[in-house]
Amino acid sequence: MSNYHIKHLEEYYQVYRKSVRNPEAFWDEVAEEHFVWRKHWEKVLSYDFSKPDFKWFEGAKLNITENCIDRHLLTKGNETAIIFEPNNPDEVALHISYQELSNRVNKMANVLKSQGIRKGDRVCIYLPMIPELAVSVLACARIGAIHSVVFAGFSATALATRINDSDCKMVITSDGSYRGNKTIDLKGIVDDALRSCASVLSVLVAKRVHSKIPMIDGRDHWMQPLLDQASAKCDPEIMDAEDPLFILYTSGSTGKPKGMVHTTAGYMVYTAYTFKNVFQYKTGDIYWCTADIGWITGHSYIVYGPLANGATTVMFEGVPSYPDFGRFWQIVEKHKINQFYTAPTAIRALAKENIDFVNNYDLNSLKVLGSVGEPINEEAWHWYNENVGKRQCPIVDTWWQTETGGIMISPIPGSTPTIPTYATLPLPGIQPVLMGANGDELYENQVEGSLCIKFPWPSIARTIWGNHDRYRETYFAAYSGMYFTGDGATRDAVGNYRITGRIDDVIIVSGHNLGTAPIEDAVNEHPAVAESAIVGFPHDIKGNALYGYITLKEKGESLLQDNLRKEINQLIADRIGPIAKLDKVQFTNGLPKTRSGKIMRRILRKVACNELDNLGDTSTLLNPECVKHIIEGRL
Ligand code: 7RM
Repeated sequence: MSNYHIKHLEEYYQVYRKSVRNPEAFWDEVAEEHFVWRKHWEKVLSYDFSKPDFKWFEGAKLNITENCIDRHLLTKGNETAIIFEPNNPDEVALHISYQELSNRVNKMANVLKSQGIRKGDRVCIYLPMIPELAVSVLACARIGAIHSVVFAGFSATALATRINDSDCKMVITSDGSYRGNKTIDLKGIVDDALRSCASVLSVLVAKRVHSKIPMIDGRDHWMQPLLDQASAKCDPEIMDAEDPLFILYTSGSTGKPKGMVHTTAGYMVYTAYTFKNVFQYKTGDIYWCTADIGWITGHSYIVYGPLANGATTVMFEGVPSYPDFGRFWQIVEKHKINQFYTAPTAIRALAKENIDFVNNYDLNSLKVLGSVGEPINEEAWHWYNENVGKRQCPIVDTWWQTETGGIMISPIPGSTPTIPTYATLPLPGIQPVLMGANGDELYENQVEGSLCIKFPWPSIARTIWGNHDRYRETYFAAYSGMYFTGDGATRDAVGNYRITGRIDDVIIVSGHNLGTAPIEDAVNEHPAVAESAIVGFPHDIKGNALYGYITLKEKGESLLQDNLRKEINQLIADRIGPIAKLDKVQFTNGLPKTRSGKIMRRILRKVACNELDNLGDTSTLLNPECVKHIIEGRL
């Protein structure tokens, strides 16, 4: 039996039990067998939840790029590491071999050095989904610089906040980016941001759109000429297991974004392990995650996890709707994708469109479908299963967070069962618990509570950059001796977890705790409904009542809206119970989304509660214009 690759149910339970009985021995074995180390660790784990402090593989020395690149060169130097699929389908895709990736990363690493970047320095990467993005990330890791990737859809203000929080010395960007039929002036945004960033000494600029842009003498450098001069050999910086690998900002419900810090060895071991098992990746498979590398999903499951396994990973520059809504499926056919990983928001958007966009393409290569980012509602799950997977592909509903570094709860295809709307069972090494209202652990099954993890795992974020107190207060103060996720969940009779949404989205109606996910699930079952978001608002008798924001698949059904309201409430009464019926239903043409596709219920809650002067930060929204519309139409 191998711990590393689980192939059937019995093996899952065996490995899981072993991982819980003796976590150190379990991770010791995984780390020993599947990675290259410059020096072995002295201790697998030491931890203290109260500080909090976590150390994995202490004493070990390594470089993550040796594991993601160098060690594959002998056996698969000519095999494809990264397939770059451009925004425009008429532009040729690039197949970057492991050897080519090695050359590019080493050259870039030498360029960083020549610009004065040293181990421990922070480098902000603000790039579109082009090969230079993955290469820059890996080049930082090669020389021990800490990368801070900022999603290239963020504004100048958001970028500046993130650059300043960690005092980045350099920004890597491009002359522009393509997204659908739009061209975005990225360098202009960087120039704006840098007006208020004193720490940045240099800017590297990749050419993508070949626009004429101003370059500031002494600060800005075109990337290509520097790469052309650089040597393709750069010895990896030998890092301690616990040296920071990267910072990634995630927005909290209040205050400035939190710079989550991930370290080297534990992150590498855990992302590689989970990639292998959750996607059941086999040699020769082509794997595609549609996320942007600006999010944790892209870090862990486009770059590090796949490359640590010597996989072929696809980077897609574009959007699902360009040139039409068949783009994802056209790419699946073109590259014969075997594992496909996307978000519920994308699935719902595509499910609204004509089914021919899916049926026009041959999706036979698909073996595993993944979902991440939000609870996947039942309708979307079935649509995905039937139309994309043709009922032949297990759906891995993967629950995890920026803070967890890797997938925590998910089916393992071929081993554990899938259940619509359930993330199902914890992966080996993960010990989830549900905590009740009085702060006690709920040991029984068929319960609902706040989701915590009661034992450390290798890729847990180690701190918030510059603010360890906030780290402790946010994640370790609510329940002593465990990590608090901020999510609510239920556990069924046999131990499967269903994530019901953020705890702050739980609404107490007449003393009943209602998670938003199951209600939205029922609403979305109505054939006319595209998407929905449920929030609470104060009510004299019930304490709180429910307010539903609903987008419809087709516009202009205003005459029918009263009927629709009744039908939707009937569905809720059937699926959940009359207690969960909506007091108010507002039909809207859009829901506010974060740039990573999560519905921002915080804003909707404020509108429902009529707290309009204090909507909080809406600057990072994907579609800020819909907020105005929602305010105007409020009930
Ligand atoms: C990977 C990622 C984390 C939050 C998390 C949840 C929600 C993510 C699922 C999910 C239900 C899922 N990182 N979430 N995956 N909820 N089912 N499969 O998204 O830091 O950006 O967000 O996302 O609320 O706490 S994240």
